[in-house]
Amino acid sequence: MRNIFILLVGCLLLSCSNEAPKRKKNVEIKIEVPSFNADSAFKFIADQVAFGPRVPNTPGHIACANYLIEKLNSYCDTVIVQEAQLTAFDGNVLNSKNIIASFKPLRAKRVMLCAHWDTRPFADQDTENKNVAIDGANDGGSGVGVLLEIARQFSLNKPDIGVDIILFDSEDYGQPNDSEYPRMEHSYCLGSQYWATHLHKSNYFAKYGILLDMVGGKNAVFTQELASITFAPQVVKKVWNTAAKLGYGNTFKFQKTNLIIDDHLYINNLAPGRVPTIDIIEYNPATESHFYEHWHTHEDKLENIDKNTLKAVGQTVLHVVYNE
Ligand code: AHN
Ligand code: ZN
Repeated sequence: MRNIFILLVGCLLLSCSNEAPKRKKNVEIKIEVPSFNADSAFKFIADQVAFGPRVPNTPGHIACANYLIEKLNSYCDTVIVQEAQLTAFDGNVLNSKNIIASFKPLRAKRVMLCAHWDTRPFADQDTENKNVAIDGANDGGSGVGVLLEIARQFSLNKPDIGVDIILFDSEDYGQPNDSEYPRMEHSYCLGSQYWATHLHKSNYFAKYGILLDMVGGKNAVFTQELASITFAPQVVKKVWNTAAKLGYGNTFKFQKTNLIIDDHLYINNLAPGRVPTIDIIEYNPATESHFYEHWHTHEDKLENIDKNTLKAVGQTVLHVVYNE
């Protein structure tokens, strides 16, 4: 009897020690992440481009704002439009709209995703028609297109955390290098500068922010930009590691590159500590500016948007948010 008892206890112990690692494995919850639809994101870019250039104070700008507000209202819980009159380097007062769309607006744990939706009034990097506004399919259109598709995915399958999607206005009305006007400091990113100094909700905080800028170029490469590394090093690591895990290691390179003046810089500098924000922006070693090859030219058009790049960026951001 005693022997049988010992045998039984022995078996139990053995089976326990055998099963323990198995159970531990099962605890690792696999999170279902939706598949980012690059065709849908591309369509959202085509919709924007169809309004013509989205230059502040033009009919295309107003029509596109209405489109973005309506789309986001259909996908999100709340949409706030922050209006501001912002003075540009040339003295023009830009009637600007920052569009802020939220999922679970009362949830304390939240992340912010952002892009600029306006487009540049000139093609100062082109050799022809320098004073004609650009389509801005990539510079303006692509970040918004990816975020609209992300919003659509969230509407079908809500992530557990709160998310704010902010579309900044008047980012790209910056002073050209050869401008005759007196030099104006901080002439780019007027919408995000306004937001950072006039938060849409007092005491707004998010765990971190991800800015998307020029995320639709063919064979685009995204490097780790200095301001992103400085203000939000953990976020850079998280995003680049996620991309590598998903097989987008050729798109997201573990290479550090120079500081870029973009919306994230003003968010980090003017609203310190509220939303440590990184910039996912193409780095092109082959161009003098190191920006997208068609940056601020008339070649920044829909035909030059690559769905593979939209997919790499959109899928990576979806993974990051659903795993938060
Ligand atoms: C400058 O052009 C100085 N900074 C990049 C910000 C930008 C312009 N992003 C898109 N267009
Ligand atoms: Zn630009």
